[in-house]
Amino acid sequence: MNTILLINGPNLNLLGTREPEKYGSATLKDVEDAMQEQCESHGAKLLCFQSNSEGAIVDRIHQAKTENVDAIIINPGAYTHTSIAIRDAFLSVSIPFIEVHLTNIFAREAFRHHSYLSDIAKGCIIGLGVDGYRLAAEFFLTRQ
Ligand code: CA2
Repeated sequence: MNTILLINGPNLNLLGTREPEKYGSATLKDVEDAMQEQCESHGAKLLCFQSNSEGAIVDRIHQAKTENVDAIIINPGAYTHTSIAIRDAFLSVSIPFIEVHLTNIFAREAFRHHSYLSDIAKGCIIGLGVDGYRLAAEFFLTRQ
């Protein structure tokens, strides 16, 4: 495993600054720094990307193919439940990815119960807060 890309979708730039009771108190920078260290300790490179825009996330997934990214860890935020475009982008690049959600989407509103990505993901980590990102990286760094 040489290169992992971490993608965070809409509103996740606010992590640690609002609604800490729901999403925890770690910031996105805290998450990215910790994963950077984790990947470096395994001799791998981590690329980080956050966007509030669906098209920018699609473009970043396409770019990953040209960069020879080996694996993607994504929290697609609310696009999880709406985006056929992000699903199609993953299908077009065939890069293995893990879908991460901070909260247990099945314990929330019904509209969050469906994901356009889960059935094409390598796996999903849901409801474990920011630990989910670390566990996803651990999988790719040690088992893929
Ligand atoms: O549980 C998750 O990780 C979600 O992907 C979070 C999304 C939500 O739409 C999904 O259904 C589940 C919302 C992200 C909002 O992020 C914030 C972080 C801090 C403060 C406010 C929003």
